[in-house]
Amino acid sequence: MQRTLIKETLEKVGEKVKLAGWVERVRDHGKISFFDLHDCTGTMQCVGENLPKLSMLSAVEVLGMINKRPEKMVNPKLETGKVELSVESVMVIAKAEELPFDFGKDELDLQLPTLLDFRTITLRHPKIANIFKVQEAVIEGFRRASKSLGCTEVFVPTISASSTEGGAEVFKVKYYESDAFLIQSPQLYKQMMIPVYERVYLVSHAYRSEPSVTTRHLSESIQMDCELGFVKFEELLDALEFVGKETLEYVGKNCKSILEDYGVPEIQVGKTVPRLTMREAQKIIFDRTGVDHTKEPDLMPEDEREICRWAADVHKSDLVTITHYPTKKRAFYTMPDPKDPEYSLSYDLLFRGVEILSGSQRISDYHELVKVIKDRGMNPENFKMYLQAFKYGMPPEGGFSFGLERITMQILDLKNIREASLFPRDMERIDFRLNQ
Ligand code: AMO
Repeated sequence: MQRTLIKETLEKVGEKVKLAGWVERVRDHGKISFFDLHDCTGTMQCVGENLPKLSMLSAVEVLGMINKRPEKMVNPKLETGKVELSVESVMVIAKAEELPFDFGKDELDLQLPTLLDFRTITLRHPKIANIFKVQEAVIEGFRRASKSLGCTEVFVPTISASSTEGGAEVFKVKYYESDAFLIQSPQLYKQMMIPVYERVYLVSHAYRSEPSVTTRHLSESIQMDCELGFVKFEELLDALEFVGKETLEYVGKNCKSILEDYGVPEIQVGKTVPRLTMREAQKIIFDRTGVDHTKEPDLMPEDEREICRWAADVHKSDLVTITHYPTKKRAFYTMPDPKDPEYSLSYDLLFRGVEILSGSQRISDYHELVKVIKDRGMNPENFKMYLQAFKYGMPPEGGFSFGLERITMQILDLKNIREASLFPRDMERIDFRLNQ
């Protein structure tokens, strides 16, 4: 008999079928037992008499009849909640060993280290698996929005001859007889693609040897980037807000039931995203809280939270764009503001209290770039391929980058970014804790 997918059973009431999937939630009521079976299309309640003992998460094949459930037993939460499978026989294809914790609840009640130490099991919990359905929708929303801006998708290397974002947070790797670096961001390559396609987007892994453990930083993360040629600063702000809003709206529309299940508020993106310079934001924070960070060279995490509260209160917006960070605090390729070079034509997008994006107008003049690289104590020789692109018709350009795990974390109100990464890497962990 051919396998039927669970979703297809809705049209097969009264028919005998063979289903295949994994066992969840076994309930024994004397002679009668129930279990849920799930495959890639849905979940089916199975019921039968004198069934063999089934362990949670075993892979099985089940033969039986699709019946309508009695009215009182209908489960409105399930797409297949009106039917059930009357089991005739079960064949265990791959038995699951006894699980190290209780898996049968609506929510896994585990500490983060356990959640990660048993990742291949915990990812199979429906609530956790749904985090990555949301993540898939984030990428899809981003792709659609970027395409509609006329960007071409490109795929760039993650091994590089130079480090992009400066600072010490770079992983050096042995590369045959030489040294190389893992990219801290796809920055240099996306810029090199401007003269090729004018507008590009990409989804790339990025690596940072973050020296501390925080709830918002990973050593390996996924960035979603756009880079656009022939643009002015305001056009870049329009573009990033467009992509940000479209992405979030796409998730809101396509992940409704997951967001409800997580009990998170609906995403609020108004017509326009409020825009402030960093100094204006600090002033507002000072006026609202009395905390004076107006001389600080950056927004601190608590400032980001407070300015997002302001955006929600005053503009009913979950997003706020902050511009003009100090030039010294940004990467070398950032263009200083010609009107006040101490500050730069840079921006961050904050979403519900956390930075989910940053970017800038770039320095697109070859000689200026060489000078900045030298001024920052770096060797232009290490940027030879990058600089080559600037010698032959690089237009004014700029772009931005979203952190995929950050957005996912913020949409679902997860407490730690590690929950938004399938197999998170940090200072203390590659799959398992490093010092074990
Ligand atoms: P930035 O360093 O701000 O900018 O990174 C862009 C976005 O990526 C996310 N992000 C991270 N997420 C998890 N763990 C990390 N360690 C981490 N670091 C960054 C954040 C951040 O907003 N090249 C520039 C972008 C540009 O100018 O286009 C860059 O990488 O959400």
